[in-house]
Amino acid sequence: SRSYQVSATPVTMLAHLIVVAVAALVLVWLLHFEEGFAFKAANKIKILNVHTFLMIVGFILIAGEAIMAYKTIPAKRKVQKAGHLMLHLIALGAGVLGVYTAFKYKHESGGKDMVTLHSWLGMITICLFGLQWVLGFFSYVFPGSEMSARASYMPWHVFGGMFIFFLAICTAQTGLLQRFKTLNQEGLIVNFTGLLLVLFAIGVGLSAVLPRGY
Ligand code: ASC
Repeated sequence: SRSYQVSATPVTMLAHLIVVAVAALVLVWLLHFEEGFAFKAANKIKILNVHTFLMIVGFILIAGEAIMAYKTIPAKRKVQKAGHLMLHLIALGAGVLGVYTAFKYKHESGGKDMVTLHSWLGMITICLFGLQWVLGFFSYVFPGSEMSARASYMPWHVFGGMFIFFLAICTAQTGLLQRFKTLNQEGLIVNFTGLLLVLFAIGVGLSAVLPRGY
């Protein structure tokens, strides 16, 4: 009997479209419906908006693109690997800065740190993400393990990466819930951002596990 191979290509293309849609929704939300961005401001919501932007666009969308790099970068494997590494480093930088702005917002608005499920999930996520990057770097880049060790770590690297990415999506959902006020235009944008992030998780996960098209 005939067998069929589903390639990553269409889901990866869908995931790219979701990146554009989520980035657009988040910008419209934070710049139009909310009060925009600032690191220093009397209106502390502007600092919270920086946190939200850095986590969704800088951390989640860029990390998703990093996971898909082996399917999307039209170049030699070495270049794809460099892209995977660098995009994850950019995501990590945005994530750490995003966590910093969350603390800055809480302190300046007179709240207590680390009390919500969102903050706990987020702290776990960013720590695991940093650990995963360091383990990947030492195993696969510098100085690099011997080839047999690289191969036996690979399923753990892949599963760990997908698990941490899923945890980041869960953290975003709890963060979006905290920012939801009422189901008006803005509320719809917030909820649709959450739905699109679920679809993005599916798209990124399938892009990673499905074979590339020929
Ligand atoms: C690497 C690399 C891979 C893996 C492979 C072991 O450093 O680029 O593709 O390790 O050699 O699975």
